[in-house]
Amino acid sequence: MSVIPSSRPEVLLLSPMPEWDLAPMRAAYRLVDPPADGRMQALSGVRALVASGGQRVDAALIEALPALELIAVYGVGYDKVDLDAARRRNIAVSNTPDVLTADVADLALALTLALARRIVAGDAFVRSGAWETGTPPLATGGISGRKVGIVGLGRIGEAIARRFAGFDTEIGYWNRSPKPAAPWRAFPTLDALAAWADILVVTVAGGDGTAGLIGAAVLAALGKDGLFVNISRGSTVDEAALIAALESGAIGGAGLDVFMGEPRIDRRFAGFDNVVLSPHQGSATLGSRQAMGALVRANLAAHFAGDELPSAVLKRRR
Ligand code: 8YV
Repeated sequence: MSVIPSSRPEVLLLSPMPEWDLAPMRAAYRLVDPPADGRMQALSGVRALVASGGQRVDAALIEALPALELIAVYGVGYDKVDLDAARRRNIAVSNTPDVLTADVADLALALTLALARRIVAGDAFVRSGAWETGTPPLATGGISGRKVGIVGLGRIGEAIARRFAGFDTEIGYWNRSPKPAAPWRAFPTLDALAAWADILVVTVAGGDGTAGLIGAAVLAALGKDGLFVNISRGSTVDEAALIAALESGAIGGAGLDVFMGEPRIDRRFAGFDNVVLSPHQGSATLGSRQAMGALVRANLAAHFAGDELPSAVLKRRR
């Protein structure tokens, strides 16, 4: 039986990672899993942890790990990491920006096209044999020539806007901070953007600052033919308002990759044929996940070597 030298830093894996990452990590670190009984006190030697984007790393967990030095997020969103608690403990935080942007943006377009052209409903129509005796319903419209509103013009929002530009669309956006260099139309309020847009795509970062950002008023402004797409976080949408808008026909449909309480979603979403559902697949391609894992490992290696982190969200005070 191989004896793991005690010099290897202990790294807690809060999220499963692919074998192509685990193999090199086992060689460099003493990997530990969360204790089945949830008692983190058993992990007093853990110096770093890996958590997926959107995974909660709260103050209680941070305080239960007295040796913790680095929180490496396997994803771009660190909205569930308590940065204040990490700062108080002088714990670094890293994430994996940029390497997943293209795939997340592609999925936003895929969800929008699938929704606008009723791809999923059409597939079911053919599979069921209904086509033999019936005509599939017309889609309200495609996306070419439509007005697309982007909620949040960060790296992913900009990548989505560039993709929509290829469909001869008009592009508008709302962003908390001005983006003077952006070549698209800025709207002063979310309601104004929603009232203008035919398609509204939410890309803002999750967290307390955007919780419930999309509520009944924004959805009503989008209107009965409006299409709603969310690839941000489930928390950015008032789901009760979204379900009510779908039930009443206040919006034309929704394409959703993220949900409150995922993977346990509100089952009412499954009852709408004008909703396309996706299991948080934005970064779920081989290329993005390999690049994300490599960046997580690069941050771990840099930390333990005493070097600058390649993608720091929060640096340690020297
Ligand atoms: C997850 C994400 O991290 O990047 C993010 O913030 O939400 C996703 O990429 C990914 O699903 C890994 O769990």
